[in-house]
Parts: sequence; structure tokens; C-alpha cells
Amino acid sequence: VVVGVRMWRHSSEHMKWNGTGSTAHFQEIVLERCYNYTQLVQPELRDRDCQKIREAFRNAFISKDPCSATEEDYHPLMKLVNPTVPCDKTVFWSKTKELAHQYTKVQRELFTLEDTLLGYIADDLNWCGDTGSYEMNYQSCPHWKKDCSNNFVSVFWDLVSKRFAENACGVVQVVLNGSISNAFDRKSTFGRVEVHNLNPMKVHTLQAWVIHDLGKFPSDSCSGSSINDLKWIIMQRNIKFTCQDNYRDCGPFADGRQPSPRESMTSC
Ligand code: N1C
Repeated sequence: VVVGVRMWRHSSEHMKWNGTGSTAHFQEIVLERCYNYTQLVQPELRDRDCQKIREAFRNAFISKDPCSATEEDYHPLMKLVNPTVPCDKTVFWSKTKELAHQYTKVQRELFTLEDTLLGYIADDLNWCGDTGSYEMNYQSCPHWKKDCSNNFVSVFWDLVSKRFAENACGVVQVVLNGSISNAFDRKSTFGRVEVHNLNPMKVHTLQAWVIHDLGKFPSDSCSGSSINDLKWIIMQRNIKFTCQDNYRDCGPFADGRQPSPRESMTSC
């Protein structure tokens, strides 16, 4: 009887939510990434218990209403993994994920959140369960906008982003996208969570890099109003702010004169 009821529940709840379902083989991926990270990427973490981490991750959301996630659900998992990024080595990003990851791949001593254990494990994965079931829901998960913002994936990223920012120290960097109109967005995880959780007692400078796609005209820069917003928030928090554009002006001069080929070669 019990089996029958569960099968019926399953098929009728097929497309309950508007977001993508849990990533296939979620448990195996979590375990494999954990081993990979703790043994190869950061062997200093070699004594972490990956089975325990996988279990704590699963227990955070399994059998629970996927729209009632809280930070507390993740506390047992957070206890197993504390963030350990050395001072001056933290890199935040917003709408520049690939670029920031390429940067830390070359500058091996720098860390984005995905270069820390929990970020590495969860990157690009999706997960949710269902009330009264021990299974994950591979069909659909809540969409943060169309269903609920307190879903387990959003709550996870907000929490790990908060901890990542709280633990930063020294000079911290952020890679922002100069090819969109608001390089700094107050509603992004960076603008909403990380900026406000930097500890001014530990972080003395935020260094922003505004990078635009090669060949595209830049839509925002260090002198734009969104970066000015960021500068203002940071300075009010008693943290020093610096900003660097990668954009070198190869267009006409301010008076409209076109640069000579020689001028474009030397000034671009
Ligand atoms: O909203 P964002 O960027 O500004 O978030 C990026 C910011 C980074 O500095 C990270 O430390 O917040 C942290 N972070 C992640 O590391 C991360 N990995 C994957 C935040 N979100 C992360 N994701 C997923 O991408 C997550 O589902 C979230 O909603 C998006 C945010 O990407 P964004 O808007 O480009």
C-alpha cells in the first residue's frame, strides 16, 4: 500500500515547479568533487570526511518543503567546512563568472568562492527534495522568481557567499562586467550580500576591475554611475576603494577628431 501511494504521489507531482530539476547523479558528483578537491586541489584539506559532507549536504534539504529553506538547514554542513582563504587572495565577481575563474586558474594563489571546497562542490548543480519523500526531485525544483526565493539553492549561495565575504581580509578584488549597463548591481549576490558582509576591521581595500568584452563597445566603466554607487557604499563602510578599467580608448578623441593609424597603434 505504501509503495502504491508513493508511486502515485510521484507521477502526479511530476512538474510541480517551474525550475530545472535536481542534477542527475547529484550525490555521486558531490562525493567525487569533494574527493577531488580535498586530495588534489587543496591537499591541506585531506582529512575532511567527504562521506560526512555528502550526508550533511543531503540532510539539509531532503524530506523538506523545497520552498522553506533556512540558513539553519545548512548549519551542520557549514560546521564541517570552514572557509580558509589567506588575506589578499579573495576574488569576488558579478556577471563575470568565466572570466574570474580563468583569472584564478592562472593566478593559482587567488580564490573565488568556487575555488573553495563548498563552492567547488556545488558549482552549477541544482538540488531539491520533497516533503515526505526521501528522494530528490529530478523533475523540477522551485524557480527563485516564479516559485519562491527561499529555495534551497538560493539560500545556499546566499549563505556561502556571506561566509566567504565575512572571512575575507586585506585587499580584496572584484571582477565586474563593463559590457553590461550596470557593472555593479545592488540586487546581485555581490551587491546584496558580499559587499555588506565585508568586515571593515579586516578588509582595508576593495579593488574593482571593470572588464569589457574585447571588440565590444564598453557600456560601463569606473567613472560610470553604478561604480560610483559601489564606491559610495564601500567608502561609507570605511573601506578604501580603487577601480581599474581594462578599456583603453581607441575611438575618436573627445573633440571628435579621428586618431591617426599611428596614434591608434600607440594609444590602444
Ligand atoms: O549574483 P552575482 O553574480 O553577483 O553572484 C556572484 C558573487 C560571487 O562573488 C560569488 O562569491 O556571489 C558568489 N556566488 C557564487 O560563487 C556562485 N556560484 C554559482 C553567487 N552565486 C553563485 N552561483 C550561481 O550564480 C547562483 O545560482 C547565483 O544565483 C548566480 C549568480 O550569478 P551572477 O548574477 O553572475
